[in-house]
Amino acid sequence: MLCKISTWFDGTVENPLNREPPPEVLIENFISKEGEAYDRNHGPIPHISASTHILHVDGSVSNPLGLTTPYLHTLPQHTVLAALQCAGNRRHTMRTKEKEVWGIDWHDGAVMNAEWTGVLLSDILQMAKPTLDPTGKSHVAFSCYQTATQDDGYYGGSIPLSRALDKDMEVLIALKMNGEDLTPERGYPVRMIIPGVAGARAVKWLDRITVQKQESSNAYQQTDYKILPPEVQTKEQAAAYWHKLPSILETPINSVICSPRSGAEVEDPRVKPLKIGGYALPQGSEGPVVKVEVSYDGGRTWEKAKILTEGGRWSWVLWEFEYTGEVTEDMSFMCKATDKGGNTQKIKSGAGQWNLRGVGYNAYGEINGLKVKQKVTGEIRESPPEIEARL
Ligand SMILES: Nc1nc2c(c(=O)[nH]1)N[C@H]1C(S)=C(S)[C@@H](COP(=O)(O)O)O[C@H]1N2
Ligand SMILES: [Mo]
Repeated sequence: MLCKISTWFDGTVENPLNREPPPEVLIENFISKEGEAYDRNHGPIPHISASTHILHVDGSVSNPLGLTTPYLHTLPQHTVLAALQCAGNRRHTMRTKEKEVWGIDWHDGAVMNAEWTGVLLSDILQMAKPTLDPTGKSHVAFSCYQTATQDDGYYGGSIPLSRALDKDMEVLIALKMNGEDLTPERGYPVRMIIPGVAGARAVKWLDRITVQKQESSNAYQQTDYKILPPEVQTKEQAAAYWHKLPSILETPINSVICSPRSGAEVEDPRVKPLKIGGYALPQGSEGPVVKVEVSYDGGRTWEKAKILTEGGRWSWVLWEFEYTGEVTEDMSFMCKATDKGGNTQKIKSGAGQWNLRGVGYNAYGEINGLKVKQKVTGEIRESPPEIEARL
């Protein structure tokens, strides 16, 4: 029988699909729903046939592999609950609070939290037998050659070999999200999920895993997703810096307020508690988030918010705080998270201080300018009797 091997694409290299859910929708579910999760693409989305797709494992290994998707399904499966976040999440806050940056104007929704199922990368590497020193500066590169991207002929990223081999890091060759096959948007038939690590390394439509001495040579590892120093103000200046800077690996401690939004009209909190809600993410592998605090006096005093959900080391938490205090003209709130490793957010973004690409932003979450709804009084004023109505 002849089978049709055709891959078709959604979007183009010039105009790929990039979108995020509104903040209220984002925190509706602890486990993000497929249709409500953000999409981040540097090129078109390929629709691939799983029956013909082959994942190659090569480079410095003594036993190179060619793995079909059905075969991956027969191997021991591992499930991990992990957040997936773009390093550019919260870029909008960086550019509006600090200074213009260059990149997609992500608000707070370039993040999702999901149950990922697939084969542990460490199991596959055990089969392939890396020949490089796992304690040295070796890497595992992930590549997708299905399509060109905006800045390169393919998409790729890498992580240190030591992390890939560490079973505790739960690096996953994922086949499923929330118990269902990945959708084309999410990387069907197979993608990387690297808990605690920036989304850029979670290569979708994965074609090749390569054990090598150096990092991935892809543009998104070499000349993007790095934190440029503040003195770099233009793309031209950046060119001289990229090769000197480390690639982003782990994402920083973070939290934001998703509801209400800045500028919202709210009920009087002295009459009805004002519910403030958001999410918080641990730093890299130092989760879970153990504390979220809220301040309504510009960070002078803090009160503990209630953590509503707990999902372990790699998961986000959803949290809520009920405010019943004073009302001012422009009410503002801040939030900050602390994780098990003791990392706490600061008023200014830490490593992700202002940088031209607007990555790694993690200053306090903030909402401003809440207005208390004016009471509409129920009295109907009667005309004084001596004045008659004139039509
Ligand atoms: N092949 C491929 N993989 C990719 C990308 C891409 O453009 N192409 N984008 C990366 C980036 S930058 C992020 S943040 C995540 C986004 O995953 P999502 O679209 O499932 O949310 O995928 C990563 N994997
Ligand atoms: Mo990203």
